[in-house]
Amino acid sequence: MSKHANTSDAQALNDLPSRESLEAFWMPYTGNRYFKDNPLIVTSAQGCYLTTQEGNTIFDGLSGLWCCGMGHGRPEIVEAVSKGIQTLDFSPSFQVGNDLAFKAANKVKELTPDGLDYVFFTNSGSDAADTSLKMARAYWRMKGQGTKTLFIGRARGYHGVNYGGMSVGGIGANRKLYGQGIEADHLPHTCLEQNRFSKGLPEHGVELADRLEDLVALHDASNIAAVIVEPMSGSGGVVIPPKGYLNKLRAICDKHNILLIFDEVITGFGRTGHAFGADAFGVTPDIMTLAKGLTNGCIPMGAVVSSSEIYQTFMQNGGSEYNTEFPHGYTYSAHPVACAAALAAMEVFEEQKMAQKVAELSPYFEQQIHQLKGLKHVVDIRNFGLAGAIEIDSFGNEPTKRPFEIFRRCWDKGMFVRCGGNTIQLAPPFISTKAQVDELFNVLSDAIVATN
Ligand code: PXG
Repeated sequence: MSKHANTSDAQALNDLPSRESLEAFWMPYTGNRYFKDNPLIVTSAQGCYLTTQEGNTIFDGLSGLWCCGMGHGRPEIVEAVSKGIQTLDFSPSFQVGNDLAFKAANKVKELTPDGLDYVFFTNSGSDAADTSLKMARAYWRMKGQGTKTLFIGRARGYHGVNYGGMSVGGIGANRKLYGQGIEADHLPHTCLEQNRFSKGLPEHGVELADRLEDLVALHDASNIAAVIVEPMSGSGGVVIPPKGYLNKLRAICDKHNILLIFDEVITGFGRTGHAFGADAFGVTPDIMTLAKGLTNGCIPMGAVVSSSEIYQTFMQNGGSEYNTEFPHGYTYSAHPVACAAALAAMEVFEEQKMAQKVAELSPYFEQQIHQLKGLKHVVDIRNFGLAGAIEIDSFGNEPTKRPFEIFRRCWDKGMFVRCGGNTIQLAPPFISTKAQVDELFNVLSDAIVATN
């Protein structure tokens, strides 16, 4: 049953914002002109649902922006944040530490795979990506190999919006307006024609990891600092690694003494049915970046988790003991309220066995998403854990037009799905029921069919 209640209550309508009042906010990753003529405004959220200004309830089929997997308004996190802000609203983050920062770092260390032991806090996933790149370059310089500066990313990869992350990213639209980035080359993506409509890990494409050998031959390992990939990409259209692909990347990096960075901003904290993508795919990177699920989305926060080898290299080469070994950090690194949120979120994640919930629901999600095969416009379906994408045939030379229309149609029927490039992306909350998964696909398939 749809939770969508069209309550056109007179009071709510009176409160609707005027066109003029929407003007000042320059919205991120949004078509501002269309939005301001056709606004979608959320005023509260609880569990799996968002509530709009008009009083309609919308199922959150993307867990916010992949960040609120455990559901909105978790009381344990709300309480920790309320208490945290009353106790310590801010404390200097340089040369002074707050107690929650150490606790949060220990918890991240405990949850992440063995070998990833040192935690640097950032404000977001974008900051985490750029921090990881600076860490990698500085590491090689401290090892006396300062020529190792080039990064290898991947086509369709997304590592946030800062200059480093943009440069290693592989989504053309996010790069073309911004001029020179930092030195980076790219591996091909792994979305192959033969893998269309694969369930879970695709069979074909492991050999695409060998393209890293070609890039090493081209640039020489003495110039390459790190390879950065999302174990499974989200915003690039849910691109799932072919069987054996990440193991092969790991082996090639080891062979040539190149660091491997996993951007786990989306795959971290349960989305794959395992705690991290590294666990799901059985490959441990040298550096892992995190954000989103770290606080279940309620307070902005990211983290970079490094191997002991990297941290110890900085310590050994840091000069006098009082020197800053890594001249990098944000005013809000390890913000005490963010740490309170992260600690509470990680406790809920563990105690409520969130990764297991995902593992239990994902076979049903897989079965239902693949029921959309055969609908008009649907040219591919990809899924892993509680993440999925439906690739939509281009409308002439406008590949993003139909996904945008489908997103809007779904919203009108009480369902939030994400349109990204030529795909519809789904990442329902871990606490969703089978009935909610059914409703998601019922609304989505009607919206696809209704689109020209
Ligand atoms: N890395 C990855 C893998 C991401 O998915 C970032 C870095 C950047 O994080 P911040 O916190 O700086 O936004 C992300 C962010 C989408 C969507 O619809 C995904 C993201 C952001 C906005 C939209 O898929 N991911």
